[in-house]
Amino acid sequence: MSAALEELAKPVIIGRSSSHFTRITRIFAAEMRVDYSFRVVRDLMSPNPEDYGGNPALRIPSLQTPQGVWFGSLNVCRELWRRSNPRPRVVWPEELDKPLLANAQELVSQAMATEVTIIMEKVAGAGDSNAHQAKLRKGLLNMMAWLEENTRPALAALPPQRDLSYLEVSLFCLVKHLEFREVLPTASYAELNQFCQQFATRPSASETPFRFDT
Ligand SMILES: N[C@@H](CCC(=O)N[C@@H](CS)C(=O)NCC(=O)O)C(=O)O
Repeated sequence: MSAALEELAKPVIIGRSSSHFTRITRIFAAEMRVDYSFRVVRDLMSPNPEDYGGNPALRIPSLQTPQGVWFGSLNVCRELWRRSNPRPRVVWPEELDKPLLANAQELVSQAMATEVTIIMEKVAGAGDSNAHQAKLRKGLLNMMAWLEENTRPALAALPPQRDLSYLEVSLFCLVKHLEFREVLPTASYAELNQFCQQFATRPSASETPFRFDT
C-alpha cells in the first residue's frame, strides 16, 4: 500500500487533548499499538454534528474508520481493540460481575459525566453558585470519597491475568482531569493518587498528557 493510501486507511480519533473521554481512547490506541490520526474539535459549543464526526449527541470522542464512525469512548476503545494484533487481554465493563467492580465503573463514568456538566455550565456562563452546580459538586465529592475508599479492593478483585481494563484507564483519566481542570483538589485522595502514580508509568499514559489544543 502506498504511503498516501496507508494514511487514508488509518482510523481518525476526533476529540480534544484536554478531554478525559478522548484520553481514554488515546491510551487504548497506544496500548493496542494501533496507529491513528487525531482531529481536534476546536469548538465544543458547535451545534453541527459534522464537527463531532457525525455524532448527533454533539460529543467527543468519535473514531472515523473506512467502515464507519464509532461514537463514544467505549465504542472507540472496543474498535481499537478489534484492530489490534495480537489482541491484549482487556477487561471490559460487562465483565465486572461483582457489585464492588460494577459500581466502581458506574461511579467513574458518572463522575466523568458530572465533571463535563460542571465545566460546560461554567463555560456557558452559568457560574458555579446555582443550586444545580451545588448538587453536582456534592455528588462528585461523594463519588470521589467512595472511589477513594473502594479503589484498592476493586483493583484487587480485577482478573489478575489482564493486560488492561477499561476501569483502570477511565479512573486514571478521571483523577488526572480533575487535577488538570482544577475542578476539585485531589491531593487528599491518597489511594487514588497512588494508583495514578503507578498507572502513569505506562508509556500510553505518559505519552498522552492533558493539554489545551492550540
Ligand atoms: N458518553 C460519551 C460522553 C462524552 C463526553 O461527554 N465528552 C465531552 C468532552 S470530555 C463532551 O463532548 N462535551 C461536550 C458537551 O458537553 O457539550 C463517551 O463516553 O465518550
